[in-house]
Amino acid sequence: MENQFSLTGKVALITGASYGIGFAIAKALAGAGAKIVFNDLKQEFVDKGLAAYKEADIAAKGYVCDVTDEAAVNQLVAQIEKEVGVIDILVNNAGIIKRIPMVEMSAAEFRQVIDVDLNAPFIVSKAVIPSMIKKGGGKIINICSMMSELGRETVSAYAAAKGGLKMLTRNIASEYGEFNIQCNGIGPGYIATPQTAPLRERQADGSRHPFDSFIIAKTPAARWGEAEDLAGPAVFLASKASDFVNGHVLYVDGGILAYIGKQP
Ligand code: NAP
Ligand code: GCO
Repeated sequence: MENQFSLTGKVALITGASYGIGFAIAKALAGAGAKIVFNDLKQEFVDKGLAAYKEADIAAKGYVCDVTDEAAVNQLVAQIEKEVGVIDILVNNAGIIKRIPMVEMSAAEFRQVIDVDLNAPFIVSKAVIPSMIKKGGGKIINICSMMSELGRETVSAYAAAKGGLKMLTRNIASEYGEFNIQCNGIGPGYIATPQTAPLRERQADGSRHPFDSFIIAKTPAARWGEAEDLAGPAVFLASKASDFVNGHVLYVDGGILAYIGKQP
């Protein structure tokens, strides 16, 4: 059974993985034996990530690449295939959020979120699938969200993107399943990372941010998730253990989607 979860000899590309959820998933995949490759927007963050991987005793390779730039992504994939090997596992993790009331959001801001959170997973998946087919199969894991299922104020672009990413996941599964490519999603709940730091900031009087208290009441586990909570689910979806799981979004949310919320 241990062999079912082994990633020894596999090459894993995790996008936007200098820190946060991407970094935690990369560490987990490395722990199961995968060779780690990651990218970030700036050399400064790639270097920061390389230092963090080194500290975790992971010999990762990092590249500067904007995942929304198709030419840059195609060049990145070609460079990885030349320097490391064909990508066996792709984790489309890079993402942004803009919390702006919809009627105050510009079309440019809306498009920017869609570009990173939905168009980029399309671009990167399209770049890696041909070599996966030639190699006999592969794994694609799209990092979805509670907002793949639910809406909330100020996150219209993000919810539209993550809802679309759920359907892109199902479509890649449908179109490439016959080539032994499994494409699944991970839907994290509310995870304590830089992206959600504004929602957890302590108030001037030292009390919890109202949204922080709200999430605690909405989560049966009564806590925010840690990026490490995603480690096991990621290894599962990257390994042989999930070879007959396709088009599924695995919600790792402490039970939020199952729960009406604690009475105030
Ligand atoms: P984060 O801390 O904001 O990290 C996002 C990463 O993506 C950063 O390394 C960022 O690079 C990179 N990135 C952004 N735009 C990029 C681009 N155009 N090209 C390359 N890299 C880019 O976010 P996180 O909380 O770890 O979230 C990671 C993923 O999980 C996102 O897709 C997010 O939507 C999703 N998610 C997060 C939560 C949560 O509660 N935190 C829950 C559900 C889903 P820079 O540092 O250079 O900007
Ligand atoms: C927000 C949060 C969420 C989380 C995550 C939940 O503003 O509501 O940022 O969107 O990031 O996506 O799954």
